[in-house]
Amino acid sequence: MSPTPLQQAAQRLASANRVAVLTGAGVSAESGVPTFRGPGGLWENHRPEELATPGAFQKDPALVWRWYLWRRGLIAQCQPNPGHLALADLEKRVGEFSLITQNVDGLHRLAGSSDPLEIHGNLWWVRCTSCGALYEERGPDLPAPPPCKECGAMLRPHVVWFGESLDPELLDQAWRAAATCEVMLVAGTSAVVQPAAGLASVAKQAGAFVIEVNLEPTPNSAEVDVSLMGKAGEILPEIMALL
Ligand code: BJW
Ligand code: ZN
Repeated sequence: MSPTPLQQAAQRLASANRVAVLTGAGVSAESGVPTFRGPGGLWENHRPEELATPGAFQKDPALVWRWYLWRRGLIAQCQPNPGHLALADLEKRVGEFSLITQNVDGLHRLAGSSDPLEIHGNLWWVRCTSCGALYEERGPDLPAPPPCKECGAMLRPHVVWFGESLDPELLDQAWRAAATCEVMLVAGTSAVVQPAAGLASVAKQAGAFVIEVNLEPTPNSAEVDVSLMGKAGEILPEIMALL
């Protein structure tokens, strides 16, 4: 009998020495963190260019900060789910493992992943728009916008907005992980935001076996080797149970 797609995914992961994982908002959805697109998504009532661009921040920093403070309050109540835990577990079983995440919620670290490449930043970190100070700021009652504790100027969230470049060092690490892995697992991303969306193709073209986990098809689905439709918080632990 030929293996099921789930078994194929597990077999490939079990025999791989180099694995890269790319995650998106869908992996945190079962923790209660809203995704960006789709029903109930964070963009539902706002256009991205109203909130997640440097221009929007310049125009109305208080509005943008209120959105981030609302999200921080919500995420502070969230815990890693079985999907995050499965990926932390996978890291322990693979020789060379890279976890690339577009998520800014910090839940992978909380789940025990040792060094996620947070290519879109982290919303618990802030950076000064004037002196460049960069530090973790978990304060629950920040004003909008909050002042830098070094120089008093306005802080911004340490995240990557549309039109901004990703940290070149992180992007380079992510790119290299995709280009050199034997298996790439892509979970919970709509695969529409570049350059992250292109990483699956990089892996595929370099000869990797690519596995996708999502509730629905994405632009990556046509070229991946195995597409597992369902919740990341269920499918990722199911894969781990077969390893
Ligand atoms: C589940 C599930 C469950 C639900 N289980 N699954 C090339 C071509 C065209 C455009 C560009 C290009 N290169 C650059 C651009 C411009 C732009 C871009 O990509 N635009 C496109 C939208 C067209 N990219 C950029 O500007 C990037 N910068 C850059 O490339 O600099 C150089 C440059 C600039 C300008 C021009 C050219 C070059 C920066 C992108 C920064 C993205 N920032 C955000 C906000 C971060 C801060 C914050 O959080 O506030 O990052 S936008 C938002 O989207 C966030 C996410 O990380 C990102 C991706 O979203 P994700 O994770 O995929 O979430 P969703 O909601 O979209 O999807 C969830 C998925 O989960 C769905 O598929 C569900 O089905 C699934 N799901 N529950 C499994 N339980
Ligand atoms: Zn400062």
